[in-house]
Amino acid sequence: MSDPSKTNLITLTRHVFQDQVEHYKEASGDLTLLLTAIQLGCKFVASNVRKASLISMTGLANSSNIQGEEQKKLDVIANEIFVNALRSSNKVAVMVSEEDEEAIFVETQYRGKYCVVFDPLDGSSNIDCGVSIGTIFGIYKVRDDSEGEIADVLRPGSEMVAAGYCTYGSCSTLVLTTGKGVNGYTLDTEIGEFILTHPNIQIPSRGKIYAVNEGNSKYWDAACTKYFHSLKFPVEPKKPYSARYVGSMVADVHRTMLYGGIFCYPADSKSKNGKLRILYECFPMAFLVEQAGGRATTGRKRMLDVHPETIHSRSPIFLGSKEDVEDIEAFYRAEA
Ligand code: AHM
Ligand code: MG
Repeated sequence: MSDPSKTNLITLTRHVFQDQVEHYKEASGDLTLLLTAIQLGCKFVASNVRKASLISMTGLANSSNIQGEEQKKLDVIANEIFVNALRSSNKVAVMVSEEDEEAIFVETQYRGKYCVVFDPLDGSSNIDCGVSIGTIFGIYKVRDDSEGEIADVLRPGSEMVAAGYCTYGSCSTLVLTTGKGVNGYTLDTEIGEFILTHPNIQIPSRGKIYAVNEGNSKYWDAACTKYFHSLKFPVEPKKPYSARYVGSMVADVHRTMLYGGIFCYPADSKSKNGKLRILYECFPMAFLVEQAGGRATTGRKRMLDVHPETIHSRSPIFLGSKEDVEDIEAFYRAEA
């Protein structure tokens, strides 16, 4: 709850609008309005997540997504919430959702100049036990002279104009960049607004925590095997790193943003391109991490320079504190 003695709250909408006016003199306010639709989606999903077990929405729906994974009812609902909020914002031309095989092209009469790529409810294996899950989104502007086509989203992440995620855990925090740093806003459920709580997030240049699915060790390449070994058995006087792995990218990345360290989902002999999707998982997180002073790589290339071949393409990813990510890059260079 917001402090009742504070009557001049900085809401997300107010903050973004001020920022747009300051930095982009020609700003039309359209991005602010689009972000209002995204906030509505996040609030609506947060409310559904909180009520999920009460109103029996957990459990399997009778459908699976294109990756062949079982889809939970909450995934379906979260997807519908975002598609509806974005379509009716009149600011979107193209949508790409993890839950939809094809991109969605908004009807001409509702079409705007932005493209939104999103994972409406990431970390779905954690839903039934109440562990943090989240929404991830990235925003492109349609290219000049385009009415909105697939080429508007099959672009490097460096061309995104905004990206963010929202956590659904003990509280809901929306972390956002519009290319001028990173800010976090926590949902005050009583007044229904995201309030600025984490201004100008900066990732520590080195951390003490690594996050990876250690159960995949058997399948790792030599660079990963040697890197993670170096974290656990460092040369004195260095101390071993702590391991933390929620298995929800939003929760693991949020901790990395605030405490530092490294989050990894490598490629391995079982998953040749890694697991995480470039457009709506890797790019938004890489954009946020770089804007917070950190670094994000595939191991061999800057994450944001990757050119996705398809809307659901995957990539290995390592992101977090600058020096920690530089270490894994050095291990990959040594194995080249
Ligand atoms: P999802 O989109 O099906 O929820 O999968 C993505 C999730 C990420 O949140 C998380 O980082 C990763 O999958 C965990 O995968 P694993 O269980 O293989 O460690
Ligand atoms: Mg996902």
